[in-house]
Amino acid sequence: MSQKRTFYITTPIYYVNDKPHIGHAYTTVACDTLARFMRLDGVDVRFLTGTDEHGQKVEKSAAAAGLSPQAFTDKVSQNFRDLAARMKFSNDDFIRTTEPRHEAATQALWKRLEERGHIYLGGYQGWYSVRDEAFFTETELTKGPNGEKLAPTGAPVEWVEEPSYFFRLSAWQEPLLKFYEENPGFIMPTARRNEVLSFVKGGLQDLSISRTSFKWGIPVPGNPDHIMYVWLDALTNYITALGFPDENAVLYREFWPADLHMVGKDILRFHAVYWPAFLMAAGLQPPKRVFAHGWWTNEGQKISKSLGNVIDPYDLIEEFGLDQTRYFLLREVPFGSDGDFSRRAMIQRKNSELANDYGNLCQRVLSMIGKNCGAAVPQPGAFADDDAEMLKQAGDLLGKVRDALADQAFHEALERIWMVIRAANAYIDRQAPWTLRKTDPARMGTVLYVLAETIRRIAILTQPFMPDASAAILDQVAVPADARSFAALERPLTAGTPLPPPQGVFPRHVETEEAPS
Ligand code: ME8
Repeated sequence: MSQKRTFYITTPIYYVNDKPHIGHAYTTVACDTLARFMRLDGVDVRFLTGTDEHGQKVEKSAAAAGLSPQAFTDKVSQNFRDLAARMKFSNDDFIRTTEPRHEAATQALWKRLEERGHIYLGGYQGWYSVRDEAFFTETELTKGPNGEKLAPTGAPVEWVEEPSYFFRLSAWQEPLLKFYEENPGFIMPTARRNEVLSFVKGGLQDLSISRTSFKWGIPVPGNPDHIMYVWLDALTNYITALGFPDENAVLYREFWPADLHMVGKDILRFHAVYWPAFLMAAGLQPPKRVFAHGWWTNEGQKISKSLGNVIDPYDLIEEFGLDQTRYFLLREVPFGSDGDFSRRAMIQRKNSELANDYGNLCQRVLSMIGKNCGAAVPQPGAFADDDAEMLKQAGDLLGKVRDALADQAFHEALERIWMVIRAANAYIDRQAPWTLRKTDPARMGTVLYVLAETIRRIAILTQPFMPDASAAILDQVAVPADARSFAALERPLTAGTPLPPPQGVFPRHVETEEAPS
């Protein structure tokens, strides 16, 4: 067996009741960045995303669109695949829960739970929110403006009374608490972990895991009057995609348990309570980490279709650029906290951090080299203290970015990189190579070499965040395609290598029309 480290990362599988929006793009950008980072770091990565296609919510949306559920899900699921292509997501697989491989895996998991005595037939009476696809107890409900009952998420609820299979979740309270205690990094960030702990400590009720009042789902083995609860169906996708129920499947053996399920805070309970309970009950290993990130609002307002303020990722990419959008999403908000999208903030970051800090650094250095060093990597002389310090800061960067990303602190990883970019801008101002050009051309060569080498290191590290712009910068310092991994960070630029004419990579944002207020 190979000794190579492996990393299995997943996004939630998105409901196909509507087209993708900024929230979906956000989670997948975060996963894509980590997947790219790990690959560059020599890790064997499996990155999964996909669509959640069953359940009452999707069935209702299909009916509203006048399509059969299958035709409807085929159409909407394609939108998510198109977005993945547009945003250059590097997922290794795209799972749809309507695929035969998934039905087989989900039924196999059900049978295992049943054989082990974790499932019984009973009757469900209680409140159900179709929007959340979740059951709620009377005490969890809140009241709307007209006194109507609402789920804690604000979604309407309906009274459900039907025969149902149950999973003995109540038996998993103690094993789950023990598991959380033994695996303190299982739920991140810590504040979210505490919420889950207090929920589980409050006591767990058995979970209704089948429905009879509609048809759009996977039939319960042996009793097709019932279809499986959409969350049991959906969560299973993470092992379906590795070949479950064949536990000897190569992917399953290499990649399960998952290293990281990335989710929004809205669906943490399903991933951090129900999912490990299902897996442990089936005799399978729970994942290593669930990270629940925060929630985006738009100019301070909740994003919702009824408010008409849904942010379309295509519009952002069109107006601001793909790499700029990816950068903004991961830089604007400490990962894990809630964040607000504003045009002002987007334009500010695009112009000051990308165009001014990073873009100008590259442009200044590369055009000076182009004009004064024969359009080739300059020959350095002996390094002065200031040069060595600059190179050391760039050299220390990988460790710092790696540490930040081990905690999914994307904003911190980018801040570390920007500290070096700012240091390089300060170094160029201090060394003033434009003056050295006349007074000491050899020294100018050394300074420009140090800067080109710093740019090379920075661009290698920005690849996971901004793949296109980073590739363009690496092209401009003539780094060959096979010298762009982190292992190749230690292969410095060779003096005399010809460089192509420099080209701006991060354009400034210019308002073409009155910005909407
Ligand atoms: O919950 N801010 O699918 P879903 C940040 N099918 N992230 C957001 C967001 C926002 N405003 N809106 C959505 C489901 N998201 C289930 C998952 S997994 C086995 C099944 C992101 O289409 C965030 O990741 O409602 C959230 O958890 C997810 O989209 C919900 O997507």
